[in-house]
Amino acid sequence: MFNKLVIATGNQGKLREIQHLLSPLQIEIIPQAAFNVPECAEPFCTFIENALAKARHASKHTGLPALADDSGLCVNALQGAPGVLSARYATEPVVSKMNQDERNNQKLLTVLADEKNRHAHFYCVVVLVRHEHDPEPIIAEGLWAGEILNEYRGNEGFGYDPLFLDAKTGKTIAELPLEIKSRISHRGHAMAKLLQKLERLNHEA
Ligand code: ITT
Repeated sequence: MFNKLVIATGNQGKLREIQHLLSPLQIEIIPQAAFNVPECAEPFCTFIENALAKARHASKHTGLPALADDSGLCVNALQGAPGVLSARYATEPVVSKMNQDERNNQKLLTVLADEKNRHAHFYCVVVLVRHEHDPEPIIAEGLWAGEILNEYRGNEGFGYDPLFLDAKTGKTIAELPLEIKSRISHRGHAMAKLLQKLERLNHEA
């Protein structure tokens, strides 16, 4: 097993969750920012292709194993949008002090204003490559189903968290502490499966 792993994300919210989820591993976890890895293009229309591209890109630039997460919100009434474009859903020029997450949420509220079907899910795929040309990337995915509210609730998390209601807890993700979100989220499920695969590979080695 390797003893260093680069986290291939520029999203601070994701980074915090991934660091928490990887804490059981006895290895050094290093954000890609520590190596000044340039931003990676994400031109593909599937999450898995984008995740693989980001992991390879970070591994190429650092010479180390790298893990990437590609994720997004898929809304039933919008035929799965914003999907792979979740991070860049609001594309209009910045005219206010709102950051990208706030503008994305505002757009989602507007687009769904008259929509009764509020069903949606988060999807996450995580990909770990041991080196740039790893022919056997380790891949795992997770889902989280819920509903989109028509107003914001809570201050935790990032992205669409204040608008996404988890039916089981009756709370939005932004009302859940990191520890709880990590146990039940799309990212939490994907990372738990990835850790199991790593453990299996470790035993076989
Ligand atoms: P990196 O590519 O650098 O990892 P990114 O934010 O661009 O950062 P993605 O392309 O995977 O990453 O887009 C993920 C977007 O989906 C993210 O910016 C949020 O808008 C949304 N998203 C994913 N997981 C989320 C979560 O747990 N809570 C809220 N929003 C989430």
